[in-house]
Amino acid sequence: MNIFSDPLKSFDRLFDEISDTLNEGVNRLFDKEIKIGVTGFSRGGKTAFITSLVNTILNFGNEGISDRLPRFSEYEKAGIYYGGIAPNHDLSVPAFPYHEYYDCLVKDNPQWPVATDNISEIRLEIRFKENRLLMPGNNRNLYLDIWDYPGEWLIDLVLLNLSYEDFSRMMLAQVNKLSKLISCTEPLLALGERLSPLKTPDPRQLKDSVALYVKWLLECKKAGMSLIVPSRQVLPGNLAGAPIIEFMPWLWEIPEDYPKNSLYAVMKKRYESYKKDIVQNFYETIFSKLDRQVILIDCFSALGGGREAFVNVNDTFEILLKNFSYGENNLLQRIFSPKIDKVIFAATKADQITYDEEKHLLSLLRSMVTSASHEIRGQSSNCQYMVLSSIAATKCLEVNYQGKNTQVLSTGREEDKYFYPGSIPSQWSEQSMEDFKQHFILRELQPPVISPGDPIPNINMDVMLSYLLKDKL
Ligand SMILES: Nc1nc2c(ncn2[C@@H]2O[C@H](COP(=O)(O)OP(=O)(O)O)[C@@H](O)[C@H]2O)c(=O)[nH]1
Ligand SMILES: [Mg+2]
Repeated sequence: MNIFSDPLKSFDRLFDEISDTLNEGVNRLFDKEIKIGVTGFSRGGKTAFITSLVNTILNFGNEGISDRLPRFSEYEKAGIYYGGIAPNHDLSVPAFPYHEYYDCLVKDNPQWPVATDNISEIRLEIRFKENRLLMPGNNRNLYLDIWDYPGEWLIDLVLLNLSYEDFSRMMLAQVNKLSKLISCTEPLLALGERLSPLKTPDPRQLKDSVALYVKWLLECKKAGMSLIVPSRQVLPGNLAGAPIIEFMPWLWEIPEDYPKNSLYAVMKKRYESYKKDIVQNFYETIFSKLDRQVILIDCFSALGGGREAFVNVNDTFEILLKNFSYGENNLLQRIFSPKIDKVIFAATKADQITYDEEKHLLSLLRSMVTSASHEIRGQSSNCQYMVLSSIAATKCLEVNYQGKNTQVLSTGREEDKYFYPGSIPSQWSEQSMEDFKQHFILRELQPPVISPGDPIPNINMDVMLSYLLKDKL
C-alpha cells in the first residue's frame, strides 16, 4: 500500500491507514491474530465446519458454555468472556455467509448449507483476560481469520514446479493409467489426429478439445480421483469462460520447435499464465500467509471409491511431497506453507458412526495420511489427528440388544428411532474399502432439528478449539 499516492486523501484517512497498518503489526507482534486455513475436497464438510465453529465462538460468554466445551479447558483458564464476528480483512474476498447458513439450519424444514466452490473469509474476535506475568487482569483480544478454500486448489500447487512439457507428460501417464476406468479416454487421445500443433489454432477446435479434456477430468473426479489439474477447469468460480483456463496438456508428440502463434505455443502460454496468475497468486496472497491449517477428510467417501481411487489418493500425496521437498528444510512446513506451525487432519461426519467406532475412524485417518507419506510420519509433532462432526445429525445411544448393551444411532426422527450403520475399518487398504462397501450402511442424513438461537450440536468441536487456540490464549 502506498499511502502517498493519492494527493486527495484526507489527513484523517491517512492517519487511519497508518494506524491500521500499525495495529496489524502490533496484532502480529503479540500473536493476537491467527490466520486459519480450512480445506478439504468438495463436499468434505468445510462449510458445515466453519458454520459450526463460528456458532460455537458466538456463544462464548453465554451461560453454561464452558460445560459444553469440557476439553477446551483454556476457555475457563484464559477467562474468555466474548466471541463475535469482526469486519473482514480482505474486502475483495467473498465473506463467509454465516447467518445465511445458520438460518437454513434452524428453519422448520432444516437444510444443509448450500454447496459453494470458491474461497471465502470470516474474521472472528475473542475477548479474554490477560493472565500472563506482564499485564495480569488486562483485557485482550484474539482475532481468528478463517479462510475456506477448495482442497482442489492445493493440488494445483504441484504445477508450480512443472513446465508445460512436464505437466503434459504427467497427465499423459494418468490418462493411460486410468484408461480402463474413464470412458472418454479414447476420443480424448484421438484428438491428436486432428490437432496441428504448429498451425495457428482454430478457436472453435481449441474450445472443443479443451471441453473434452474437462470431461475427462470430471469423470476422474467422479471416480474419486484427486489429481485433478488444473483444478479451476472443474471448479472455475469467477474464471468460467476465461481464456486462462482454456488449455490442456499436450498428450501427443511434443514438438521441439514451434511458431510463436501456433496451437502448441498458445496452450503453453496459457498454462504458464495459469501457473503465474492463478496458482502462484493463490500461493502468495493466501496460502503462504496461513498460520494453521485444518484439513477435513471425508473418510467415508474415500472408502467408497474404487481401487484406482485408493492408489490415486496415495499418489496425490506423494506428488505433493515430491514437488515441495527441496533442501533440508522442515518438509511439512514446505508442503503446507512457509509459515504454518500446525496442521490438523480431521475425519469429518463422525456422527455417522457409533461412539465406540471413533477410535477406528481416527486410526483409519492416520493410516490414510501416513501410508501416502513417510515424511509426514517423521514430522508428526506439528500434526494433529482427530475425528469430528461439525453438525451432528445423530445421537449415539446404548440399547439392550439380545441381552447385550449395544451402541446405536438415532436421528430423533420417527422413521428411524435406532439404527446401527456397521463397523468401519481401522486401516487404509484396498481390502478395507471392499469390507466397508459390503458391511457398512451409509445413509444420507437430514440435518438435526435446532431451535432458532440454540447452539449447533457437534462432536469434538471443543477438542478442535483446544488444538487451534490453546497456545495463543
Ligand atoms: N452427517 C453429517 N453430514 C455432514 C456433516 N458435515 C457435512 N455433512 C454433509 O456433507 C455435505 C457437504 O458439506 P459442506 O460443508 O457443504 O462441504 P464443503 O463442500 O467442503 O463445503 C453437507 O451437505 C452434508 O450433507 C456432519 O457433521 N455430519
Ligand atoms: Mg463449501
